[in-house]
Amino acid sequence: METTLGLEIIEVVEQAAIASARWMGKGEKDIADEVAVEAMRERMNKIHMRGKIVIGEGERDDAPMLYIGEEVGICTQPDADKVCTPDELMEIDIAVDPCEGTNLCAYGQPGAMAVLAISEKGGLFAAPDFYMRKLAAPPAAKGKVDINKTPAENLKILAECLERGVDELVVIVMKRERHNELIQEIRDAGARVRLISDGDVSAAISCGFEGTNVHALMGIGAAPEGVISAAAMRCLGGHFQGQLIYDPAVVKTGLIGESKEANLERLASMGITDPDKIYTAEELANGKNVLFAGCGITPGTLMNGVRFFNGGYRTQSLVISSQSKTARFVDTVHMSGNPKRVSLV
Ligand code: VTB
Repeated sequence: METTLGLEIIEVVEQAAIASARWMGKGEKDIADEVAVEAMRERMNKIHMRGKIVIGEGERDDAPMLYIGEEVGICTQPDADKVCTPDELMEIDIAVDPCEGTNLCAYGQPGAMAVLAISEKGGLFAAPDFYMRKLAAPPAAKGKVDINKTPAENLKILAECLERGVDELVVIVMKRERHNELIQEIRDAGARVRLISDGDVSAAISCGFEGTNVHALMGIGAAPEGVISAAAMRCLGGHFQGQLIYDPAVVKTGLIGESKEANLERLASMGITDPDKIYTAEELANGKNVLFAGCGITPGTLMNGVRFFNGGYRTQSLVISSQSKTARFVDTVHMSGNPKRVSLV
């Protein structure tokens, strides 16, 4: 799966990021998202692959592009067997978020990214459009911290695993009313909190890398993005746990269906028999091979954002592969016009 796909997939996230970055700071989050979706889909459809969107922009009725179930890639065409190799004809599942952190992009804030995850058919959990309680931590703490433990307990374990004091830990939490108690508990335990307005995918993945000064992500964000974060953490060997949240009263902001009861019914109809199950990274991204790709839209902890110059632009992407066990940072200069000199700034 990886060899050629890994390279082409970089262009998919790059194109989405570039399209979205043109709308950075314009206060138009829906447009920033739409153009990313369009660019991502257009580039994906030029790849020799047989892909199916399992996490996307929504169900067919409310999303015209990259909707759940949409087939993408040259090898989904009727004459595919004539133009595609047997390898390319293997079905793959794709989870996308062409503009993760639309508000961040619209208001020129750090941390917006174009992201996706790929695995063979059935290799990614098709999460409903609910919320998810998340815990992400570095590889050293994998399987040692636990979402069922209190923040204080987890911070103590994390400190031991990283051989540092609790006061030397930084936890990212999204600034939401639902997290007020959690934030207080983390502070009371002695750790420091970095509050972000949006973009918990970047926050989760940052836990996997030393040098980001991010040691854990705690709190409730969207479930589909939780699967993409889990895919990246699975590839990195980091810790990720997620639990679906189906009760609107817990979330406080945002809509997740009409009622708790209706949401529970929806989960049951999807075959989720234990709605409170805690999923690990390996369960959310359980494929044999998993690939994560992201490209910075605005500057972030992991990657720089898109920079435009006269005659071109420059992007930075990250591709993490479970197969080759690589986290590849890719810096690309795109020459769209006739630059006087190709900028390396
Ligand atoms: C947002 C967004 C995150 O979850 O917070 C969203 O910024 C859900 O939370 O990056 P709200 O509805 O409370 O805003 C994410 O999209 C991803 O988990």
